[in-house]
Amino acid sequence: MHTSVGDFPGARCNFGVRRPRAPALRRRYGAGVSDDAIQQLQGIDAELAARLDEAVDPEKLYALQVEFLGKKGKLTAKRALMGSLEPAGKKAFGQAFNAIKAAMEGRVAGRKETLEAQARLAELSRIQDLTMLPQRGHVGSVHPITSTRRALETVFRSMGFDVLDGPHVEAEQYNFDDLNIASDHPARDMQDTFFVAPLSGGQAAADLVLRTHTSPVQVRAMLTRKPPIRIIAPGTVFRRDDDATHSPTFHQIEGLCIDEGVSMADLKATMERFVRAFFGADLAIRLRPSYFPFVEPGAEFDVVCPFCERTPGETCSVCRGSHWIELGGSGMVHPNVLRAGGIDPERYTGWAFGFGIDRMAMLLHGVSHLRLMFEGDVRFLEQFPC
Ligand code: FA5
Repeated sequence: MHTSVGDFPGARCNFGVRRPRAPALRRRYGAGVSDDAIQQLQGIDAELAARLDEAVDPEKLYALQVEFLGKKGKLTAKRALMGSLEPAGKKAFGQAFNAIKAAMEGRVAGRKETLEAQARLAELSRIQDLTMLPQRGHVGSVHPITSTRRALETVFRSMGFDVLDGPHVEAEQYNFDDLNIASDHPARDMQDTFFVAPLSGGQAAADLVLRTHTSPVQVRAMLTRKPPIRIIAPGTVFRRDDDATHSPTFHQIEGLCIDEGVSMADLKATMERFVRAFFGADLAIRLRPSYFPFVEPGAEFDVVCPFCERTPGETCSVCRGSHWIELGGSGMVHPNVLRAGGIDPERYTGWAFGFGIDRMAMLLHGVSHLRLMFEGDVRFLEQFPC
């Protein structure tokens, strides 16, 4: 709390009001007080009052305070007048000095408050856009391949499948040998791939490849789980491919189901349920005989083109008029693969499939060129808001 100037005798005398004359001073400070000495004090107070406006910031106010009230300040210096006074006048002078000093301190404190209030106002008015709507940061979206993968996972999870992951750098044995693709088998040419160079001076890595498909996860699942096995394994794969519908890096989803008495009919029924859940319609499916060394019998899995209806009378740009869209390969797991996975083919059978996720994403979103999916062009990606 600071002292109010009005609390002290003489405190109001400097606001342009005439200073009290000697008789009034004597009445106020008592007999024996020196009129001249007190008038000097009042003069200093009046000067401070007149100069307070100079103190436009806390530093200038402090300088003013030091100039008047500091150890060597103008008012403090007047304390020496005490020595020249009669004993009777000393007490009255001391009271007057203290009262005027308190009044001056009150002026400084008052000015300080004014400055602080002004500073607060200035600070508040500086923030001019309190009501401005905040600018939203740029929000990205989920990549269409990721959203397609997640949708696939949701569907298969709901059908009782576990989701497994496998390494991108894979042992040649799991990628080819254990999948019944011998080293001299021409099927390896179909998946001509990226081999990992041996570490110089370190462990030879000649038998490591960037996996060409998600099928090696079949072997890994068999080696780590016991039937009944129901898994899917979505992930990135790599091949030496590059055209409008083939990319060197792409994504597949593997499906594997192994149990006693599993047949091709189970594969077809599961695929029908998957298609209904994933595409949201009872689209017809077909299994077209095909060859994959790791299944027997093997089949390409096609789904009827859901886009033909959009352009009746015209050749559909998605299926190019064939009315069918190939999702990938499928079939009954070859006994050699079951054996490689430590599973008795006399007791257990299983089916498997491997679909391209990117192609499904292209179908779902009507994307014409696969490369668009991998270029990271924001103008393309912005078209798929979450
Ligand atoms: C395979 O990769 C088998 N592993 C699939 C399989 C699994 C068959 C289990 C039987 C049992 P394929 O090479 O046909 O099969 O590839 C499967 C799908 O991956 C293709 O139908 C296609 O949708 C997609 N695909 C293949 N190569 C590319 C590529 N370079 N770019 C984008 N998608 C591709």
